[in-house]
Formats: sequence, structure tokens, C-alpha cells
Amino acid sequence: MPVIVASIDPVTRIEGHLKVNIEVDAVGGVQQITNVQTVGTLFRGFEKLLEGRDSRDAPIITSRICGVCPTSHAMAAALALDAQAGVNPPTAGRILRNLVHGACFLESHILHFYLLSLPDFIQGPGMPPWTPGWEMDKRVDSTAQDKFLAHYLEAIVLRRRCHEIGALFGGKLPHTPTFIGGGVTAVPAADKIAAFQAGLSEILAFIADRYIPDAERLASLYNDYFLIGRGYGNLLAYGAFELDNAGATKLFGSGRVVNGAGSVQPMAATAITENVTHAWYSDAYNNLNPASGETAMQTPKAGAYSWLKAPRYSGAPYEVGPLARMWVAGDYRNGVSVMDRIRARAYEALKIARAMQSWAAELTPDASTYSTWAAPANATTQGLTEAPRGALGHWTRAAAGRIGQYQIITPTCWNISPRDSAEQLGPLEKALMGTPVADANQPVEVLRVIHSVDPCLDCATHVMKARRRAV
Ligand code: NFE
Repeated sequence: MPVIVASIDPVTRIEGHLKVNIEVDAVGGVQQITNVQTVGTLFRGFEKLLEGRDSRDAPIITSRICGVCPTSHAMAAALALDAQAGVNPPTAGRILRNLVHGACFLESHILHFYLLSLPDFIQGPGMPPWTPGWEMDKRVDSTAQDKFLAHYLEAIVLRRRCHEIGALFGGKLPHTPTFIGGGVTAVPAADKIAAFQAGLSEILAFIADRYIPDAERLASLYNDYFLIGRGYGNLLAYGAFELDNAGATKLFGSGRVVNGAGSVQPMAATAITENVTHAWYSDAYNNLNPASGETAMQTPKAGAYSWLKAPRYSGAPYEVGPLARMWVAGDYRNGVSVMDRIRARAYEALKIARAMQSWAAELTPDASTYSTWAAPANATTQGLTEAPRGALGHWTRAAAGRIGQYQIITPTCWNISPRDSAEQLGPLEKALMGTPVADANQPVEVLRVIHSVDPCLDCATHVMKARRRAV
């Protein structure tokens, strides 16, 4: 029998609702996690909700999946629409998509470091949301502490700036209405380009002068976290930020890395399947590629413990996110751990912000941003991109302009997936195994590992209506 059996429910400072069940025991004299389940506690019904609707509605509806990566969903849906009609956006349309999408990444990464992850490491000011808190393993002296807290407050302002610049071309954020098949509805007016560039310079300065040094300071204080939370070391990226109108080259390429070593392998979406053995979905649709996948709920179901399906690549679990992207791109290959995820995310923010500067400079004022899109009679397509938390895919079948089928695999589904029929742990489950837990009443080490993958269960699960019958 393990010494301690506990549930962290809900896990806080994430988006959405996640429960983590842990068993803690002493192994080799070290108290550590010996068993774990990550549990998505809500059902997400967007796939069913899309069926039968006009295909052109997909970007605006799917962007409602989440408030921190709505642009990524709009982008994935728009890419699937582009493929349906066989069109690509013109140059200004591609760039405006990248700029709004990039603003979403910067906002999300700043949010993650300062507001979601940093409170696992530093002492707060003795008031909510910092209280009630925990009292162990605080290594930051008062000078550094004051700096972190000052930057925490600045981060709130900078997050808003990210939304403001994204809204210049996105119309509004979150949940931009600008992404459509064939391009965007916005045009790059000269005054908006200038305002975008001014806001971006401010954000870039914050990333370079605050975020990167703060991430490095944290990494040096907590360098044991380079050895905690590794997981499988399997990393997967679909790629994002098109550099040419056909999307043949991207700022982040697609690929995968096996066990944190060796050369980058190619990634083919046909090798992706979703296992539902331990999820509340019908086994009649087990191990399907999302192009032919189904969202068929089944509860109760013996052995199931999560509303997240378990995506697998050639049957293997993969971690997705900034570390995977930066590794595949050759920009960060230090290791796979809690602190590597935090550092890779910071350097990715810098890389994206710099790229956005050059894209904004390429814009020709008032250039066309739309290629004519016409609904095909029949089409089965996919939109593969990246969201701040990792690889994001939309798969859809359309007939005469209506959605016949829609499947979405979010980054959090990859990272927080449950076990599969081979009893392989999900990536976060694997990363949590063996995590030392000094005081099970204050399992801060567990939170640090969970937060390092920046879970968003809003993206992964959905739709709860209190006091209404399930349908
Ligand atoms: Ni709700 Fe999302 C991102 C997507 S995570 S935040 O990034 O897609 O699964």
C-alpha cells in the first residue's frame, strides 16, 4: 500500500478543470510519486456542435473553445477551409494571420510564466491570490523577490498590450472574427501597421529585459528542476507561422524527436490516432485517425477516468509545446524537464516577437488580404498549426458547404492524455512519476511539474450546464 493517496482537485493556476490523483511512497529513501492519473473532468462538445453548420462558421465557432488560444483555433479552422477550396491567402493575408496569431502566443507565454507558474516558486505579498499559500522550498531572496513581484504586475499590463496589438488586425481579442477561408477580413492600413509596431516594440523590450532574465534567474535558483519532470522525452510539432503563401516553409517546422535524442524525424498526420480505452467515449471508435474520428460519449464506462481522449503517434505518447517546437527547430536542445519547458517558452516568445517585427515591416499598406473562397462539393481536409501550448489540429469533412464531421486534437489532449489500451501513461502522467514530494500536505513539486506543460483543460474538455439534463 502506498503511504499517501491524494487528489489535487481542482488544480489551480491553469485554464479549465483538471484533477490529478497521486500515490506517494518512499522509494530508495525518497518520498515520491509512485502512481498517477491525470483527469479531465469536463466534456467538450464542440465537435458535435459544429456538425451540420455552414463550413465558413468553423473559425469563429472554434475560436470560442478557449480564451487563451482562440486565435490558434481560428487559424486551424481557416487552414482547413483554405485546403477545402484549394486557395492560399495573399501575402498580406498570410502576414496578418501570423501577426494576430503571434500576439496570442506572446500574451499566453507572458501569462504562463508570471501569473501561472512563478507563484509556485516565489513568496507572494500575503494577500489573495497568493494566499492561502505554501511554506516550503522558497529560495528567492528579498531583492529578487521584489523584482519578480514588480515584473508580475508589469506582466498584467503587457498581456493587455498583446491583446491590443492583436486586435488592431483581429478586430477584437480574444475570439477574433477576422480569420476566414482564403485570408482575413482586415486590411493593413498604414496607421494600424505603425500602432502594431509601436506596441510590439514595447512587448519585445519586456520579453528581452524582464521575461528572459527572470526565467534564467529562476532556472539558476531551482536548477534541480532540470532533472525533474522529464517524462518520455518524445516531442512532436506540426509547425506554424507560414513564411510563404503556400505554407511550404514556416518559422517552426514540423517534426518529432524520440526520447529526447537523435535527429528530428518527419511527422505525418496519418500516423495520429486517438485511443479511448480509458476515456469516456465508445470503444466502437477506438484508435481512429481524426480524419475519420468520432465524438461518441459513453459514461459510465469501466476503466475510464477522463474526458480527454489519448492521442498517439504510431501508438506512442508525445509531448507537445514550446520545448517541442524549439527542439524541432534546432533553437533549444538542452534537455526535457520542468525548467527546460520554462526556458524554451521564454526563448520562443523572443523568437516569435522578433519574427513579428520583420513580418510587420514587410506589409504593404492596404494590400489585398483575401483570395476568393468557394465551397467545394465535397472535401475532407485538415488544418494543422501550433497553439501556445503545442500542436493543434482540426480535421473536417464538408459537403456542399456544410460540416459533416469535425474533430479537434488540442495540445492539452496530447499532454494530459490518460492511459491507452497498452496501459502507456499520458505524457504528464509519465513526467509526474518519480517526482519527489517532500511534504505531501504541500505538494508544490507536483504543481511545478503540472504547470510546466501549461495545461488548458478548457481546450481539452467542455460544456457543462448546471441543472440541465445531459444530451
Ligand atoms: Ni485553451 Fe489551447 C493552447 C489549444 S490547449 S489553450 O495553447 O488548442 O490545449
